[in-house]
Amino acid sequence: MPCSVVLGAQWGDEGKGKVVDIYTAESDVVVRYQGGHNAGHTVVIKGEQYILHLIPSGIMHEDKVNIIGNGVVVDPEALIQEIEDLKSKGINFEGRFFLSKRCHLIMPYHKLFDKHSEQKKGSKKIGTTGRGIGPTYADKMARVGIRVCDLFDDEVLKEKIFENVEEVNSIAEKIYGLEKLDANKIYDTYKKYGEYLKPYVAETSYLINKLYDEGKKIMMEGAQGTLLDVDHGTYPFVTSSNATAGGACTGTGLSPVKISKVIGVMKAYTTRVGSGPFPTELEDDMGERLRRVGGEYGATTGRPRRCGWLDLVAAKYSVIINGISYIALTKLDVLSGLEKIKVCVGYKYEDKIYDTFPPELKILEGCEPVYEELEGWSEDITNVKSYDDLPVNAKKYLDFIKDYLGIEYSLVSLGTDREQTILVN
Ligand code: 2SA
Ligand code: MG
Repeated sequence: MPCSVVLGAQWGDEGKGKVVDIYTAESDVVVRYQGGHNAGHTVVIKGEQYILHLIPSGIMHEDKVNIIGNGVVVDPEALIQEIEDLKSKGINFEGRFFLSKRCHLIMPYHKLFDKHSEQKKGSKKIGTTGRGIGPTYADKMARVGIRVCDLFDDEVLKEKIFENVEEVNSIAEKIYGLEKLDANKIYDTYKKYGEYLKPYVAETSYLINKLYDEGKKIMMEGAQGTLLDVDHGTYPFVTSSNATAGGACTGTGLSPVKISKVIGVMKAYTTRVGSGPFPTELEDDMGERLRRVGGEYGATTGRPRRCGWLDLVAAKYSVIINGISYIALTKLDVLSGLEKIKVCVGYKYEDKIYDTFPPELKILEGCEPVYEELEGWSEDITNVKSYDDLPVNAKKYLDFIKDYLGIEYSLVSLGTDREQTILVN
């Protein structure tokens, strides 16, 4: 298995951190390809919990190489903080952590714009993480972004920062009522960041292809999820990057013909943080129960996640556009103790029933989910070690999902610990 992609099949927080951590054992290289420190990947190792935001989860395993690919937007302050935190826990970075020279940098004005544009939108806000992600990708596309490689050319860095800050200052006061930014100060700070990060900086597009050619096993670690993808998600309630499988190519420089497997991580129910349509959302006691039992709070911002039943219309869409080979189903244990479990198999809007995921927000927001109701199970399944030992109704639930999606499971997760996993394929 030379190169696999592990990505979120829903709205993020599917439990990718744990799944990536399991597959890291059989990989040599772990790569992040999109997003930034808006991600929060929770990994529990020997009972201790780590939350990684920017650094690939492979860093927790001594012998793995870790790469931040060109598609990631990097806040150097946050990255340095994360490196320092992990170093203080005894994790070694030398020779095994690489940052692409082509990554775009999150600048102080991006963070300000993110927060202020959200405030301005009021009830129409996206519910971003406030990390400056959207404005940074916007500058990248507008061709005025500043990249990691610019940190090492004083002239270029100065020119770009001064040009951008001048532009920002000319509008910031008018639009957002903000104080003027000091370009000199930003330049000095970013130059220092560059000095700190220099040992890790590399031409990762060449590096990743070289590692591939040497036969190393590569795993691409997606952040957020398919339905938050800027092209395929619930636009405009999305993040600003390609969280889908295609992003793994554009965000690293590895050709699509080299990707051999896509694992879609899917929660046994659905959650979403931030605003936007969510057809199966439960705003009742059941939603509250899922949040409480599932511990559904944002790993980056601590925000309570919206919770609802599993949406197979959305999941099938995700399987199709990512070419998902296997599902890694997580948090099945959270459903234990429920008498009945519902799964959505269609959306009813006006007189029509949709079995495909519509681009129109109006339909997603106004539709009634069409549910199938399945019998629950009461047993504690957190220590079950094989599929055969699961309660019969848990197996029926798994089979229903598998049959609907038409693909097999790679694993089923029954708790946060690595041990609490049934490996299927
Ligand atoms: P942004 O900040 O511009 O990327 O926000 C745009 C939308 O994308 C959503 N988003 C996320 N959804 C789930 N999990 C994310 N990461 C953190 C985590 C979230 C947290 O892993 O728990 O801690 O709050 C993530 N990052 C972005 C966001 O909610 C907006 O809907
Ligand atoms: Mg998360």
